[in-house]
Amino acid sequence: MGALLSYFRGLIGSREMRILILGLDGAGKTTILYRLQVGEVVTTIPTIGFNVEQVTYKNLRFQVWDLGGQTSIRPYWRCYYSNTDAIIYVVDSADRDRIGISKQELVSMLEEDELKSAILAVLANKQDMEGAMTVAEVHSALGLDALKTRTFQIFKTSAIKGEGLDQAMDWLANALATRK
Ligand code: G3D
Ligand code: MG
Repeated sequence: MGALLSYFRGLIGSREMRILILGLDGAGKTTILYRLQVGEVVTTIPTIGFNVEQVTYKNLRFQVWDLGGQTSIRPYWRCYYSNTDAIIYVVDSADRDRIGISKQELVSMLEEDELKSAILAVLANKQDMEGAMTVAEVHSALGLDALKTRTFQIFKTSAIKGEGLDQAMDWLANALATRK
């Protein structure tokens, strides 16, 4: 899995690339961040009190926080939006109860002006779990059909087994390298 970084190699040395890894708590974001093995994960707690995990490797910057819950802190997220190149949106495919909330959160993120041109990779995670929604079910539950102009792709992953992440990162790095 250390090879994941090799996908981004072509992007290293150009301008700074900012990638947000977002999703509800428990979706698997932190697990994925560690799986990327790009460097030391640093957790910061901005004044308002939500955790931001960050990994930087040369000019690549990955930032992670949990969506959902407290709406009062939402405005503070904006501090992290500027110059975002890509969003990796992580879904717990086994959490049917909260897929609707996950959809709402995704929709509101995508409405943000500063995220308008960000490339989107959706990870239908926890595919190893019994009864997990299929990638088609997650696609439909998130309303991804409604996306018109955004460059996006959905992937099935199991962060715990390390499955599907290579594909997702490969696609993302390519999309970043070839975007207009
Ligand atoms: P978050 O950072 O999005 O909140 P975490 O999520 O990465 O902390 O993951 C939450 C829990 O889900 C963790 O379990 C983690 O091991 C588990 N998890 C993450 N990805 C997968 C996956 O693909 N499959 C399965 N089965 N579990 C996964 P714990 O027990 O540590 O809370
Ligand atoms: Mg986490």
